Order: sequence, then structure tokens, then C-alpha cells
Amino acid sequence: MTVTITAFEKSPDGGKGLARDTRVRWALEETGQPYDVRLLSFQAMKQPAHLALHPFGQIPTYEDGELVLFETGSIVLHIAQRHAGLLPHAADARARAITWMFAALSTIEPLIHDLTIAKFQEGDKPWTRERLPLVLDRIRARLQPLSARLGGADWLDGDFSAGDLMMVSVLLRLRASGLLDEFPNLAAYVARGEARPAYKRAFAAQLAVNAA
Ligand SMILES: N[C@@H](CCC(=O)N[C@@H](CS)C(=O)NCC(=O)O)C(=O)O
Repeated sequence: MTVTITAFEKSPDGGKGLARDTRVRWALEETGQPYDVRLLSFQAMKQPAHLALHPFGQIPTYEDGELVLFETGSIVLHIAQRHAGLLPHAADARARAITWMFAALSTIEPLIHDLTIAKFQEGDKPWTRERLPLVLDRIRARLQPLSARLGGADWLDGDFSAGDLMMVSVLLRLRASGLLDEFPNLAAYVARGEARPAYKRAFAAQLAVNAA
């Protein structure tokens, strides 16, 4: 049975690949898995049919027969565990790759999400002008050690893994802020991820939806 994921019918980013279905598409492409996509309006995302799949009424979801998953960390980990290509075989290396997935999602992404909120949801609030530099500095404080750890390597721990897929997916949400350019090795790391054929296919697929 073919996997079905959900995505925005019309993504707020207009197809820049920032919506989180892109990382799931990328994982499916890296592992050579075909998939179908069910597109949802914002309204449909909050209706009972979708809430039964995703308690928070968000995208993406992942359906494979009886199995329904939400949360991109869980979805990408599931894909990576089920299919070869995204996790090393050696147990310790596999655990480290999964650690980088968690680092991306729990140590880096919340701060980047905070920037999105500060800019787009709270941009008109009188206190945003004072708050924004603090939000940016908190991100810098995470990028600095990440940049130091990556150093001159291509990927975070040996070969490309689900940890890199998730870290690149999270970091590329920063591009418009200019913060990535302050860390040239991280900017190059993101560019390396985006240059992967599987990423390009995932990006093109979500763009096709949004350009239509
Ligand atoms: N932690 C969740 C976040 C999911 C999420 O924020 N999805 C966004 C799209 S990228 C969404 O559905 N936003 C609409 C909403 O929250 O109503 C994950 O990684 O799957």
C-alpha cells in the first residue's frame, strides 16, 4: 500500500519548501519510497476528519495502512528505521544520528519558530522591536556551537543521515533572516543538503502544488 502524507493546499510560503511536509517528502525520496499526497485547506485541517489523524490539526501526517503518524520527527524516524538510506547500521552511529534529529527538533527549531512568530504573528506589537534582537541572539547562541561542531565536515557525524536531513530542514527556515550567512560553514551545509537529488525532487513536488 502506498504511503499518504498531508500537505497544505496552499502553503503560506508560496512553495519555498519551508512547510514541514517537505522534510517528509525528502525522507521518502532519500529512501526511494513512492507516496501520495492529500492536500488540505486551513479549514479542513481543523475538521474532525483531520483531527482524528492529527490532534493539533496540523500538517504533515503520514498514513501507511493502519498506521497513522504525526510529528515530523516521528515520521522521519519511522521512515529511516523502516527503509535503508538514512541511518547507519552500527548501533552507536545510529544512536548518534537520531540524537542529531532530536537536537534539530528540540534545541534548534523552537528558537527558529520563535523568530517566525516574532516576525509574522507579533510583528505589529509595540514590544517586538525590543524583543526581536533577543530572539536573534538566542538563535546565534545555538548556531555558534553547531557551527563549531560541524567545522569543515560535510555532515554532522560521518555520512549523511536522518540527523542531517532534519538539521538542514530546520536551518533552511532561517535563510530569509540572513543569520545563516553569519556562519558560512552552516550556510554551505544547508546548500549541500539542498543539492541532494532527493531534496530537489521533494522541493519540486511541493513547488508544483503551490505554483498550480
Ligand atoms: N512539530 C510539528 C509541527 C507541525 C507544524 O507546525 N505544521 C505547520 C505547517 S509547517 C502547520 O500545520 N501549521 C498550521 C497550524 O498550526 O494551524 C511537526 O514537526 O510536525
